[in-house]
Amino acid sequence: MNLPSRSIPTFWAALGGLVIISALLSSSPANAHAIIELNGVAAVAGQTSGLTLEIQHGCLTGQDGTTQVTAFAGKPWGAIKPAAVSGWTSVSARLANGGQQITWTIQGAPQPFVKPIFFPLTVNWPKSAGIYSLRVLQVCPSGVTWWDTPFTPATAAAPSPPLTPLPQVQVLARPGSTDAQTTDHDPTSGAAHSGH
Ligand SMILES: [Cu+2]
Repeated sequence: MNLPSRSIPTFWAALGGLVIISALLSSSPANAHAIIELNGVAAVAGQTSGLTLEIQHGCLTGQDGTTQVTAFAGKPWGAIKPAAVSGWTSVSARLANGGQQITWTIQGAPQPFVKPIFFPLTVNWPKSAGIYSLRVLQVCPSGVTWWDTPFTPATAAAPSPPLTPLPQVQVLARPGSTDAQTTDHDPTSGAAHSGH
């Protein structure tokens, strides 16, 4: 290829960007994006244990760093308490729909794009076993990413797994309980995805 010399740095910068994007897109949902980790302790209906919300990279639109993260829990969730995270402040609020939200805001410069963020939470789990979700809004100087796309089979227009999957957690029945499983259908946001 015969590139004018002054365009070579731009070419390599663009190529580098493509490599980063390709790496992100080819990652499995289990080790990319916004995810919930239970750290070896099962979530049991009506009981209290830990959850870590992990935001594994910055916003994909501008390839820039995170400044704020908000997690939205539906009405079935019991109390959620954020632990202190160095460099971040957190605010919890009850929502009119009976749910709750926790917002973390960075105190200094944005979290670098490639550096994951870990938000530990203590959760009083929903009273019924089932699958529950945390809708997550990630804010960066370039824009926002909503992590709220349900897992569905691929269609002509949409891949599976989705590019901005909804973080979900399996809550188990208490031992000896005859509770039927329920599924938490959080209302999806009307906001546009910034997408991968
Ligand atoms: Cu991702």
